[in-house]
Amino acid sequence: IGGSGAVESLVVLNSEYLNKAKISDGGKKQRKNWTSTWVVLETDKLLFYKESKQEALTNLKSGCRPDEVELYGATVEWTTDKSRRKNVVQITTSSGSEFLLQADSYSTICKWHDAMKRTVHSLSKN
Ligand code: I3S
Repeated sequence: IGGSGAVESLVVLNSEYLNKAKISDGGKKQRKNWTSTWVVLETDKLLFYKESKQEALTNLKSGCRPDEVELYGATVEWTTDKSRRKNVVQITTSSGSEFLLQADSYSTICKWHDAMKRTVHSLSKN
């Protein structure tokens, strides 16, 4: 695949269960609630599904949509002060929402950190 933006946004770069917590919604602090989430990285966004089966259902049924996070203008940084957990990456969107993603495996979260960084960087050059 390749070519137009519409087609590119369908390319899945990564998909895996990660622990996710939303800590701010448009600048408004949220109560932290870690949940295991099926996270999909596409070329311009992150999709959060309750479980991997929901991703399959979404492709079949209209009306079954995941939570989406636009990565254009977002920042992706390691954080050690937003959680006592290890291996935590913070994503801050251009609209001021903040998410934490965490995995017990360092190599897993490194792969996500690097892929999201690359995504944000490549979007900034379009
Ligand atoms: O940043 P916080 O408030 O210390 O985050 C902890 C809370 O979300 C806590 O829930 P309660 O607010 O119900 O106590 C969670 O159980 C903890 O896991 C959170 O801290 P960590 O360090 O795990 O992100």
